[in-house]
Amino acid sequence: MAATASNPIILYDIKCSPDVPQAKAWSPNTLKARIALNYKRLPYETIYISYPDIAPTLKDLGLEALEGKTGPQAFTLPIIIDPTPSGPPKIVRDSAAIAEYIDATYPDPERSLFPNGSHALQALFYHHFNTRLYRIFITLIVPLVPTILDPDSMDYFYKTRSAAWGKPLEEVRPKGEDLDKLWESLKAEFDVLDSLLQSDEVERGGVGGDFVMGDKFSFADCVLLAFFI
Ligand SMILES: N[C@@H](CCC(=O)N[C@@H](CS)C(=O)NCC(=O)O)C(=O)O
Repeated sequence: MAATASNPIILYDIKCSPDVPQAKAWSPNTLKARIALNYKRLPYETIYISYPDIAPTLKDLGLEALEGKTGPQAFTLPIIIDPTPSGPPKIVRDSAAIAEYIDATYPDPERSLFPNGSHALQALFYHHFNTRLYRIFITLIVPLVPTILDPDSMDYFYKTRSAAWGKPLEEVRPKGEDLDKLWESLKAEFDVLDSLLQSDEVERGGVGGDFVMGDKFSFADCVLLAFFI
């Protein structure tokens, strides 16, 4: 059967330290899927796992490495498992794919994540966000992540991310003047985003509203919200 309160969708998310209870769900990637599920008011339960358990857990579920990916990029969260009305449960991986899947599988004109054929424009927004804002944000934030992780994840994250950046994690975040410059470049990207979003304003010919699509919430807002949380 399709997801119900007694047979909900399962969302796999990444555990954080028990000492940071207020930040239980913390990963911007898994938050995109979580916000999408919440917006659509779908019944779901979360299974939190540590970083070192992601690949083994996904392999146990029958998943293979993502095409062309190796190491920590081959098996990633979020994934969801949807019970589906007939046949085996459907496993969907990647936050954007999850948003598209739940929108198509649980259509609700009042709560659409991709309203009015906006798939391509939202994909463009997502690409812009990932390649401009997120790219800077990650340099600022990744070195701080181990401080909120559970002990099993801490060591794994430190090693895999140091290897990915080719230097010890504590050296990834620039210092002094270079750090100021990085913050300035992030501010400049936000200024671009802000000026683009202002075209939604009624005085500028838009429909008004506080969302990327003006008066309609969409997956693009999940992306921004996940970043700010
Ligand atoms: N584009 C993917 C990115 C997912 C991703 O990179 N997830 C990271 C956590 S933030 C992960 O699970 N990494 C696995 C690992 O480090 O072993 C999405 O949006 O779902």
